[in-house]
Amino acid sequence: MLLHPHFHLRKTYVLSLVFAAALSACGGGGEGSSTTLERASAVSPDQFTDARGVVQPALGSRSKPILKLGQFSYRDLNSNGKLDQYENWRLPVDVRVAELVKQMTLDEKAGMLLIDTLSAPNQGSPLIGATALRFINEENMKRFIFRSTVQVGPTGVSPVWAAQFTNEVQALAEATRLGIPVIFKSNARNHYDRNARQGINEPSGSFSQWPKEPGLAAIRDMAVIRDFGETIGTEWSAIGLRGSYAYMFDTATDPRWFRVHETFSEDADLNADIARNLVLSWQGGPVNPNTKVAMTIKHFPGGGPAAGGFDAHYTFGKFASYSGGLFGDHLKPFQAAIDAGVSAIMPYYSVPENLTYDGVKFDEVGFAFNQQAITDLLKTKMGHKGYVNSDTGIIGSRAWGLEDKTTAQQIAAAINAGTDVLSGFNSKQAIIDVVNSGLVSQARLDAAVTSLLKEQFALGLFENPYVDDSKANDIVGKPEFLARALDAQRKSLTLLKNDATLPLATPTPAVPVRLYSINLNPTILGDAAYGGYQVTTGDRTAANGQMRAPVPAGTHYAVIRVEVSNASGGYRSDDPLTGANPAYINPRTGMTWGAQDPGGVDNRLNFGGAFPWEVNTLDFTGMSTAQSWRISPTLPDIQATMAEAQAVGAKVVLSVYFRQPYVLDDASGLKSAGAIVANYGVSDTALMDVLTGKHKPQGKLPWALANNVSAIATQHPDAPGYAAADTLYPFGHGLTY
Ligand SMILES: [Ca+2]
Repeated sequence: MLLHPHFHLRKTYVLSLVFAAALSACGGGGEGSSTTLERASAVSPDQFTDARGVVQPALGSRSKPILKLGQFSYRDLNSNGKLDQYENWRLPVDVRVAELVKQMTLDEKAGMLLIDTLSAPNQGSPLIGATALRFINEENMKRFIFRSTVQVGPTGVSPVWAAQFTNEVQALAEATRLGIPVIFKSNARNHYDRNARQGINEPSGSFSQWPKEPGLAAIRDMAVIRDFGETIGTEWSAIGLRGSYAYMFDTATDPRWFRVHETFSEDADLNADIARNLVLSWQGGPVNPNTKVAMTIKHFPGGGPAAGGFDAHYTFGKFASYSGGLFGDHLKPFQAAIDAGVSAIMPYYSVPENLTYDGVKFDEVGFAFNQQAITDLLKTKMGHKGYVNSDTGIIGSRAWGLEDKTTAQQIAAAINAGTDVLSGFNSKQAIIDVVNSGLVSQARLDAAVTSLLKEQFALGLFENPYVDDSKANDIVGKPEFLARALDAQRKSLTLLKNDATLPLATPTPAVPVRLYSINLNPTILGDAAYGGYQVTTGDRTAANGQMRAPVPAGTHYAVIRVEVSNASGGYRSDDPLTGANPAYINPRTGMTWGAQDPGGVDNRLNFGGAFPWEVNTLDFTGMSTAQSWRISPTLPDIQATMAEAQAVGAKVVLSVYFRQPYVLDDASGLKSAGAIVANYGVSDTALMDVLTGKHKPQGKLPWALANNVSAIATQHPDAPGYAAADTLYPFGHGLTY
């Protein structure tokens, strides 16, 4: 950012009083005679306050002139040489928005209702490509989803490069007729996750790496949630990310739903507490110029009760079932976020199945199209004053309940139901068409545009949409941020069982302690900071024909990290082996799982999850022989290691990554380990810090663990927990030492 040599703010307080009087006399519009016009590419370095306490905000302008009126400066965003009301930061946001909407053409308004992916190119490529030019200059778009992994280094997308990219896109937007700034949003990107995937979350790259969402809930400490919000907000805003598609406040009442790993807990009240504290920290309460990230939380009214455990990204998972009568509980986190001033809310794809709530029967259409859910409940009864941002792809591919309607009818249904911006959609003409044809009224369009623009104004983006890119590499992943995140990882670890096994004995030169490990970095285990354990690794790559080293005599502990993933990328709706296989029938339809997906929306199961006929398979014994579940190390390797350890008198420590609330079934033998530590995405360092007792375990389970899979399949999808007889460990269980 260059300071223009003749851009100075004169600190003459008398003039401001004259100017204030002139403002009120002419309704806020500036007059050419009292205006000095200077072209500047500057951020005001010296903010100051006038006699009445009015503070000059820093301005950032690259192409639009700066207007100086008395002692204050403004951006002449429409380049007419005058101070328009929408340019006047001294006026209330509502006044500014109303005037801007009056100046906008239908073309410009239509672009406001679109949001789509616009990620940074790799270093070395031009920052602005054809897509950015089209989105900004032709489609008039103002909202983008930034999906780049951001990593310090000479290739790929570094923090500095990401900041330069968002700045360049802002500069393109500034140069448009009205100079309306853009907002970049992102999915969650601050978690230890070895299986991040586009459309769900981003790898953390150089960003601080916290436990995944259930781990944050396991800590049960709202000070940590606020610390998390403030820390990641500082990182995000350093690269120009001022909006989120996060976090998920779906209450995780069905363990079969593979998106449980993105949610906090099965307890609506705990989730409400986290929602409130995240809005107060990450967003800083109602959006204001100090807000780091304006949040779009998801997915209203709670997609956790996924009928059958299937995800609504998929054709076979369209329905949400609140059969336990607990729909109202699922609203609690959203109400807490609304009360704290959350900026935006995203409805889920799901269709409510036979839902009547508060005397209202809900239409069986996806929530983004659902008048009862969005306008009547969310905006009217619950009082959401922000906007509603659809999930990606509701027009066309995932218009559940409206599959047989035209694109125009789907768009109109969403907008008329109260959805204000369409994600994954980038055609302004489609919006123009529904207005011109009368499917959507001008008044409804203006209301949507008004609610969207408020966010940009409240964030201060009309004054300065730019960030100081030179600082981005130092802010993202700052050592103190990494330390906070590591501490949260430690605090999240939940000790489920400890049969006189943990903490690990500390080695001394006289008394060595020998570890046998699988899926842990032996260098970290053997680090001198832990006293110098002697480590034998049992890691192997079975595909390369490698055999596992046996547990040696003299071993004191076998420490095994257990991770579960899905291998379901081979799924195709029309594939005779998978989606079209007559051996696998969807009980809801009586047809194959892919029969209702002629377009192949479900192909590759891109967003995660098992093959649909294996969605109930959450027990380790079942998963170990399933087609689409993978346990690492394999269950036979775990079982053999445990038997060898027992034979040499070694104690067994399992740390299981509960990406979903899996079932430690009797037949698996896993429960006979001396200690079991649940994790929700942690580094080996965090795990060793707790196993060695440097930090005591303190996490509490964010959901109950069932002791059998049939209890899960028969429980109402909207109800947390199980009967005592079906419960291995209840919600809140967690030991210490
Ligand atoms: Ca102007």
